[in-house]
Amino acid sequence: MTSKHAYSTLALAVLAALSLATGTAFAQDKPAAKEGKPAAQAPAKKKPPVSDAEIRYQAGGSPLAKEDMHQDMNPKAPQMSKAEFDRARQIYFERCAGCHGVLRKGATGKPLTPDITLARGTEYLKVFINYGSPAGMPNWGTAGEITPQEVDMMARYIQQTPPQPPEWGLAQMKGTWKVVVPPEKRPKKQENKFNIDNIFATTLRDTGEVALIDGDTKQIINIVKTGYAVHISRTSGSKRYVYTIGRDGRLNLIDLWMEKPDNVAEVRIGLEARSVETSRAKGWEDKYAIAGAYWPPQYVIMKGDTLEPLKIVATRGMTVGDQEYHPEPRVASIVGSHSKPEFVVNVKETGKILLIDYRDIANLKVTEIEAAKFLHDGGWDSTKRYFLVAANQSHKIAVVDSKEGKLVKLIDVDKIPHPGRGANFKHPKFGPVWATGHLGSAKIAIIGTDPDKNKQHAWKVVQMIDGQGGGNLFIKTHPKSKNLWVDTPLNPDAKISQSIAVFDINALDKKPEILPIAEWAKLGEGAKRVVQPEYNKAGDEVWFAVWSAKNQESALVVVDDKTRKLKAVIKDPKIITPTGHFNVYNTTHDIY
Ligand code: DHE
Repeated sequence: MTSKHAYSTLALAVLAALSLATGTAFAQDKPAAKEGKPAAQAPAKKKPPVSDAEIRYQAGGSPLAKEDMHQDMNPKAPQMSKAEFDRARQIYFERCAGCHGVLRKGATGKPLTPDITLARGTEYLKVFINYGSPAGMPNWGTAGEITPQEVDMMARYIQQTPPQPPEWGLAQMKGTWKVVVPPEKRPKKQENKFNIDNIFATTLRDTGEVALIDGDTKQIINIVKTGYAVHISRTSGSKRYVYTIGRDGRLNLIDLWMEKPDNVAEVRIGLEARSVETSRAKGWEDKYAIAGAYWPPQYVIMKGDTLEPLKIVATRGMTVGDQEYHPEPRVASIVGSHSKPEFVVNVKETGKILLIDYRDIANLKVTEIEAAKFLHDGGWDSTKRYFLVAANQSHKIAVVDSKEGKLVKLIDVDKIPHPGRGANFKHPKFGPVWATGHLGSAKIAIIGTDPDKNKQHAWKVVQMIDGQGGGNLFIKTHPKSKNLWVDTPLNPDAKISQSIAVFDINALDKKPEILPIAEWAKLGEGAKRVVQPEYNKAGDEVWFAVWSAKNQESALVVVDDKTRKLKAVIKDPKIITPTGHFNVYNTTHDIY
């Protein structure tokens, strides 16, 4: 047998052995091809059908075999099923996007783009998501907000390429716009007996509701369905309406004149949002509402009594300083001037403050003021002429003169200022001042705000005092009070996050008194973070939210401002994850 012949016999024998082992029919049962001619095709033998069980046994299919897997364009991204990816994207949007940005470019929180997160890896990221950090990252896992499985899923999600969310124009907005009760069908005068000035609108964050609470009787008037994780509520110039903005960009209009105050209109102005305001200038009350979106980056001017979207303006553009194009400059705080028909719109990533003249919205006049990056929250000084806002990642406070339409100053303060709306009071030594706390430190910066009679102190830090610790979010006082209240809900030490520091305005260098607010609420298990001091109209009560997870008990605690003693605890199974609360009178008149 020639060697060639021997090879072909051997090859056939190997093929035959292989086919027996794998049940695969090879060409061996076809007669060898005659020199130069294709072998005659013998009919292939019918393969015995392989049963399902056989495939499962043999193939050992992956449990994900049925799962629709997420295909990331980056092969290094950790595996996720489509279902996991979709669930993680929702959690990211609801809980993380606000700090880290819809496209994960970062702002108040660090950037989470794949170049950073892939290098860190899943285990490292899980620790952060689970335990949080003193710089303000909440301890999502240990606080019971998300499960260990979700911690793992989120750690893998932020290593994927960020999905590009859709735009949201007039057509999309109109598709969500509903006038539940047309203006002509609403009460012509107040139809209930509530003291509207002293109603509190309290965010029930994770149920997508707002509780309207009677400040006099501490009774719940109504629990109104709103957007998800309502961020803030603002009142109309006439105090008749409450506007709530959900993190999901849904805006609700609540009519306080109805026998039982409730929703009368709603619209979704974007996919993610944090701010809403209304026209406050004399003669313009209730005429316009404005809301700012995180995504798409835009603000929207609407009809004040129906929320009909009228004007959408994108905020994409160049940043201050380095003048780089930014694709996602989110709209942070918005306040309405009390003296001019103007909105003050703060754009986070570009660091620009826009003064929007709403007298003619078809020919909108906008003054663009260069401030500093990552504008966040802020409020008026006691004269309501000057607006002070945190450029938090620049560790500065920007001061705008709304009368001149100009930046007055950028004031250096401590790490990551976070004023809420700040606190105005008369300092025994420096005259009128405005104060802010900081997310990144225990400091409270006190800034002179009177360029006329206290010129030497104006627009500079006149005093820096120490609160309990980092993780401060809100600070508040009232013209009739001698107290300055400072919360620290994001401090990782439960003793600090569950209590409140209260200073004597006339002796600020004295240590603050610490009140055990969460303990006073007598709740069960939970984070019990004490959030946002808010006064009643009379200025003799201070309300606090004691915020625990959705499946734990929370409460509102009311403290007597004079005695600093417990006055009332408002508990109800429907009060779930209370966060911000807004007194109608103080919110309308910007009293803080
Ligand atoms: Fe807020 C105000 C953004 C997290 C409760 N928050 C604001 C404002 C902005 C903002 C831009 C000013 C609105 C205005 O005045 O028009 N907040 C953000 C975020 O981006 C951030 C850091 C992360 C996020 O995902 O939203 C964030 N905020 C929180 C919380 O975790 C808080 C404590 C609870 C919650 O609701 O989720 C919270 N933010 C508040 C409150 C105000 C607020 C109560 C209004 C304070 C006031 O007195 O006006």
